[in-house]
Amino acid sequence: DSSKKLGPQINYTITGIDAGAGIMGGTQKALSAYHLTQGKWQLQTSSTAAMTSTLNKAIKYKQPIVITGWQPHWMFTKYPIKFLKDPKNVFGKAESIHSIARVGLKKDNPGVYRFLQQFHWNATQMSKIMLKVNNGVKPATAAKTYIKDNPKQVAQWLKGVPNGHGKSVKFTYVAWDSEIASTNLVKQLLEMKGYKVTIQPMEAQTMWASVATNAADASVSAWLPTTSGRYAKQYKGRFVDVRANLHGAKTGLAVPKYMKNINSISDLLT
Ligand code: PBE
Repeated sequence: DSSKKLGPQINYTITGIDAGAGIMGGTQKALSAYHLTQGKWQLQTSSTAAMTSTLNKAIKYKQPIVITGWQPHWMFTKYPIKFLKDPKNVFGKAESIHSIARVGLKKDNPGVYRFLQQFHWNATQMSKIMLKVNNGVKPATAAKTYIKDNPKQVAQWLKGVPNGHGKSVKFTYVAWDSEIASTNLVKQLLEMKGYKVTIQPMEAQTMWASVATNAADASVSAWLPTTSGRYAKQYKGRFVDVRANLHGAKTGLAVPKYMKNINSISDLLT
């Protein structure tokens, strides 16, 4: 019922994900920037899986819900949801996913470094792997299918990359759906070139720390400048920001499209 106030209907609760996620910090900032804490609003910590399952239920019964949302993610393909406008720009304007490397990788492993300089794609392309994985296909299999289907792009990514002859390279990532897709693709690509690739999922903080301390060689899962901005600051000078591998990423708050009166974060107060 759109004539009723939203807050009381959902207990003034925004359904969030894991505490370590940048989007959770952003949401806390939004709560104060839009004076929502005074209006009793709170952010519930859970996990991506718990959040999407709560979203799934709400949509099934056409109930109101406010979630922490981001793109690229299959939630925007699978569910009719929309981002809330963020006139105060708390979640930042343009967000990209960057490839970062340990200082020294360029010297020690120029082939992998060259690949990282060449690897970039877009959200539509990433979604091809992400959606398959969401439907139960193994990440490695989905990545192999992508490689088979996109020979031209693969040739560009691998152009001039020398054979690794069994040389080891270790990637670290956070097990977000987007990064499961990109990291598994990168593994398959470099293995085609004869590298021995390890990929290791970690918490965001640990992922950054491992690149900064040379425990890992690289990661293609750095959301910048806002989402993981605090880690980039913390480890400044101790990692190399190789390039953005995907532009047009976005984080924010999202609601189902049937919540017609709620279009901006500031609408949560009304
Ligand atoms: N995410 C997905 C991450 C970045 C990628 C939005 C959950 C975060 O908030 O840190």
